[in-house]
Amino acid sequence: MAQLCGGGVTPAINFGRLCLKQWWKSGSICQNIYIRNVSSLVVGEPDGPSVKTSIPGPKSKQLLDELSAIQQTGSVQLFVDYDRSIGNYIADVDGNVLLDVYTQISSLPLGYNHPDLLKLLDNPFNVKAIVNRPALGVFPGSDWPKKVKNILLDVAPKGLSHVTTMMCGSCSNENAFKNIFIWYRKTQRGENIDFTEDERSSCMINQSPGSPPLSILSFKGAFHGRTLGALSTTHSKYIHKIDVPAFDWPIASFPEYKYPLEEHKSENEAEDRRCLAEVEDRITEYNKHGKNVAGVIVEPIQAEGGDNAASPEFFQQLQRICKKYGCAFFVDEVQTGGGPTGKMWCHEHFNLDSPPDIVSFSKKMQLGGYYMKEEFSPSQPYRVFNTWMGDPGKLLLLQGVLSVIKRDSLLSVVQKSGEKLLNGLYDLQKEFPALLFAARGRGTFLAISCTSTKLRDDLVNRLKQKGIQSGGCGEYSIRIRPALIFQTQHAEIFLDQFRQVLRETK
Ligand code: PSZ
Repeated sequence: MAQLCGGGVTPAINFGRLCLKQWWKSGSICQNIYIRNVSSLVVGEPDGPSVKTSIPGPKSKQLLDELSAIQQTGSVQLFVDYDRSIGNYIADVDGNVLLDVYTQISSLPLGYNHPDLLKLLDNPFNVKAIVNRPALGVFPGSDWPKKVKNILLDVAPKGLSHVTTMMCGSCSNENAFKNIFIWYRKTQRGENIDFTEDERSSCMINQSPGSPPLSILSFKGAFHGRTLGALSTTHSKYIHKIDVPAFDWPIASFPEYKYPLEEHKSENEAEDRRCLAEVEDRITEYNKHGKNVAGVIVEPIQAEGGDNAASPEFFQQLQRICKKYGCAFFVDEVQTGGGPTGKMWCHEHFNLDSPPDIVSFSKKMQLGGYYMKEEFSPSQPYRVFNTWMGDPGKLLLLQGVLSVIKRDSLLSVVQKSGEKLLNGLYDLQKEFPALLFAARGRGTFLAISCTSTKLRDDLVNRLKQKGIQSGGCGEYSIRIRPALIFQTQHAEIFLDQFRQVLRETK
């Protein structure tokens, strides 16, 4: 199987299913070494990035002018040539090709134009799934029950037997909150007791007891979406929230660890205790004021808020607190779910006593939604409902994604590339202590902090000019969110370019 790389020969090699058309030529690694582990998982990927113009280039700028006349475009970075983008590489309209470690805000599991996903549309049955978008809550297709079972439940977190499909991360969280409130009231009211007349009429004018003042506890620095309910649990940036009314719901501190973790064990354990005590205090306080805490929502790694991790013990204790106070334990895996941490679900790293009550997903899963325990499913229809309730076309894509994850052992790829990336980041922070610190994360879900926001923004921008599309998170961190097909050779390119940019930093 393994081949020697040498003599400038560039044959096409078949590694089982993988046809290596491109011969890896990076001087540093093409010296009589086995190249089996540097064959790309996606046929036709370039050897590396190539940058021809400054980014955004002239065509991107022209398109930006065009769009700015009709939309707010302050967040647009560049315009993409989706036809020419492939695997880990995003091509822009100016002919630049960038190694993408940001992947559409962490939502591309298999990179661009993965042949297995394109092939799905050769099947006319699948094309019809896209053309005929159903109102799934009313008119599901004949294949829907089996598809939900065989695709979505096949990868469900252990112990969660029910699933609701939705469109995006925000609407998944938003609707899961409703499931929690409905469940909480059912447990207060008693299983088979019907709504009172007072409840029925008061809810129509947003008053108690029909609209009860229940709450969801969330954490400082959290991001759970931008729709109105979800936004009340989002606390990452003021610009997301300002001018928009919010629920008065409890907020507790999320651990802020000192790095490197091995050197600050006892301080970080004390930090866990401080935050957990705050959670209990907030729950007690809100319960006392009649704003009972029905659920606690938490990200396994706070993503938008700055890639803040907490220990498995923190999550174990948090779940125990939820049990103690009768609150639902809701893990938001919208960004962490689908494999980037090296496991399908990040909370699998935590060795919890029992499954969470609810786990939401979107992004890499292509389809939004949430898994839950049966008791969270409302007894009456239409209580959690909307027109589309998800999209069979996206479930089809997920089916393709999951079969490639299995076939190509992508969770192992993530673990291997993640180890290489994180070790590389450790080296860089040692080499540039005045610029970088706190390399952290799981799998390829990684981040590193910069010594200022200005430096972070500058590094992300200059990385782009060197052919690396990365992104920021929190106040001063750079985040790395490659696709699951990101391999060790891609990690080397990223680390080489990052080192160059750091060397050129004054
Ligand atoms: O600025 C934004 O609106 C962004 S940038 C990244 C996200 C949102 N992430 C979305 C997200 C998430 O990371 C977690 C943990 N929970 C919920 C959401 C909301 O998902 P969407 O954006 O699909 O509504």
